[in-house]
Order: sequence, then C-alpha cells, then structure tokens
Amino acid sequence: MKTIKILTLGLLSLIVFAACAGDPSPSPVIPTSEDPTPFLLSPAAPTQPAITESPQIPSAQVPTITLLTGPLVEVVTSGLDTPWEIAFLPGGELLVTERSGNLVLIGRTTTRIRVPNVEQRGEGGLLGLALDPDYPVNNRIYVYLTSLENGQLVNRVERYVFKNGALSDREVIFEGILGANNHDGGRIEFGPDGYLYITTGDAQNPDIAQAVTSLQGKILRVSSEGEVPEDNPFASAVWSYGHRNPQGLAWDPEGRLWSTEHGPSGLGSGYDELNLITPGANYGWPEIQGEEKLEGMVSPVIQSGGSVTWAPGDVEYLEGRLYFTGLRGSALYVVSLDGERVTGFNTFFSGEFGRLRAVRLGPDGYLYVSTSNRDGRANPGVDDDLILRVNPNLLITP
Ligand SMILES: [Ca+2]
Repeated sequence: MKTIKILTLGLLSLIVFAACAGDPSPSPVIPTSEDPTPFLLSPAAPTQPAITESPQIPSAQVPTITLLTGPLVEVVTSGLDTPWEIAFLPGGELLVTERSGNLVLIGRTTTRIRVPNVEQRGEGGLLGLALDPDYPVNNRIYVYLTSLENGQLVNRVERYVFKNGALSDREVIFEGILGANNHDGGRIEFGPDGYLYITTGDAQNPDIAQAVTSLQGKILRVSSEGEVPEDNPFASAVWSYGHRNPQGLAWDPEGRLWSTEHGPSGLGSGYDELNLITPGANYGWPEIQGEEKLEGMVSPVIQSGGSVTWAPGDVEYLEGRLYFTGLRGSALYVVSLDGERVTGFNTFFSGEFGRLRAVRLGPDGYLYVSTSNRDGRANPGVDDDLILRVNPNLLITP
C-alpha cells in the first residue's frame, strides 16, 4: 500500500510512503541486573576522555524541534548507490557517501562529486564521512576510504575542504589501516571531546584484533590532525580493542560511547553486538562471542544471540534511546536505555525497505536512514537506494 505524493519540505523534495511499523521478531539477549556488568566503569579503569579546549558538540545531536508533525516515514531521495554515511551541512543540505566513490550533495538539486583514489571492493570503498566540528568556519570534511597502495588494499582517513560543491586541499589525516574484501570498519565520528573516533575491522585476520599494537579490529581516537591524544590508553591511536568489525558510533548526553559491531554471521550465527566502549577495554573478539565472558574482556550490553542476525550498521542516540540499523536484519532497532542499562528492545520496518545502513539525527529532529540494497547482497528495487526520513515520535515502543 504505497501512496505516492510529492511535497516540498525545506530544500528537499519528498515522496511520501505510508508504512507500517512494529515487528514481533526475537528479542536480543539482555543481561539481567543479577549478571555481572563488566561494562560498568570501574575505578581502576583508565579515566574518561579529558575535555580539552572548548568541547564541540555536533549540532545534529541537539535537535531544536521536538514537536514533529511529519509522517512515520518519507523518502527523501532515491536512486543512490549504496549510501554509506549521511551528514548535514549548515544550510540543511545532505552530504552522502556512495561506496563506489561519490560524495552526493542533496539539496534543491543532486550533485555527485568524485572522491579520487577509492577502490570499491567487497565491503570496502568510500565509507565514513564526518564534518569538522568547526565546519561552518573551515569547511573541512573527513572521509574514510579504501584504496590501493602498491597493489594492496588499505584504508585511510582523508580531509578535504568542501566548498561551492567542490573538493580541494586534500590531506591524508590517518593511514596504515589494512584493507580487505571484508571487515573494513569505516565509521568516523567526532566525539563530544572534539576528537575523531575511527572504527576498523579485523581485515579477516581475527587474531590481530587482540594485538594492541595493531590498528585492526579497533576503535581509534585521534585529533583532527590525526595525532594521538596524550590520554589515549596505549600511547597510540588505539582507544579500545578486540573488535571484529565495528560499524556504528554514538554518544549519549553523559558522554558514554556506544558502538554496534558485526558478529561472525558468516558462520551461520549472529552474535551481533551493541557495546558500551570504555578506553583501553578489550571487547573479546575472537576469544569470546555472544554472552560468553572471560576475565579482562568486556561482553556486549546486548547481543543478537546465535540464531538472529542484525548485521548492524550505524547507531544514533536520541532522548534515552539508541537507534541502530540492520543490514541483513533489514530493520531499524530501537534500544531503550536507563543510563547504561538496557530496558527495552524493539524492531521496526522489518523487511520493508531491505537492508538499512546509515542512521543520522537531522537538525530537524528526524532520523535519516539509508538503504543498502545495491551493495551486492540484495535484489535492489528500481528506486534503490533510498534515504528515508523517520519520525522517531511515531516509532511507538511499549
Ligand atoms: Ca565482542
């Protein structure tokens, strides 16, 4: 039941779909209050990131409109090719990465800008995108991309000035991350401390995730120049380790960092994870999975269990809830929080739009979600891929 109607909302032309929400799919494994909670901050743990200079909080985390009158879901744009990340420019336009190597500027018109030296292969390509906290002043953007160096797949973070619809002033900010057909990480996000956080995959070499000297299977934290902050736990860019392929980053108002991560779904089991990230902690891959516990390792806050696959994309925080996407899960998952305790879990849009990857809170208070049906793992529809605008107030959770 699709009603198609064209309307104009600000700069965006929107096609409206009527959609149904809610799905009684299996619940994740949520630890009970009796369980040990190794993710709790312990006094012996390394200290929280210091706030240096004036903290920059991305404006997208501070919605100015809380009364949202729009429908549950609208199509903002269609015809994209594997959109991986969404950012909002100060004027309200969307800037989107397509994995094949395009930046797409979506406003009154849609413009594609080629990012050079991108190698799209397997899960790699043009992946993460972040605006500098001072973007309105310096017009700097950061991208995480897969490339070829001497015939080898590598991943790196580059910075450009993005002005008048064009890229200039290319700088490599951070390099030396191994690439692979799968498990390329790729999310980049500025934290409330002003540092850039980078997720990296194990590049299909599971044991490397346990080596703190390696950049693989990690969440990294660097300055906007790519330098290592003094309070990082290992005197390197490594912030946390023992990750398989973390795909999402989000901070709550208390500064806690949440991250979604792919479990070994290729083995016919899910064990996808939502983790609460503390500096220096070991998240267990490949030693433990699911709800397994081991001394010195941190188990997920919630995980999908062995028979369900979320294959999560990005995660976003809004008003006491985490919203994360599912690729193979083809859904939007909503986690209700009480502090760092999970109090609820709900599944929306199950199978309705196919694979979902990016989720970003817009300056208008709506969630913007991308489909990923042209990534080689689905049968795309003629309109794919889409960016959807979701009204979080209409995602009714019990
Ligand atoms: Ca883990």
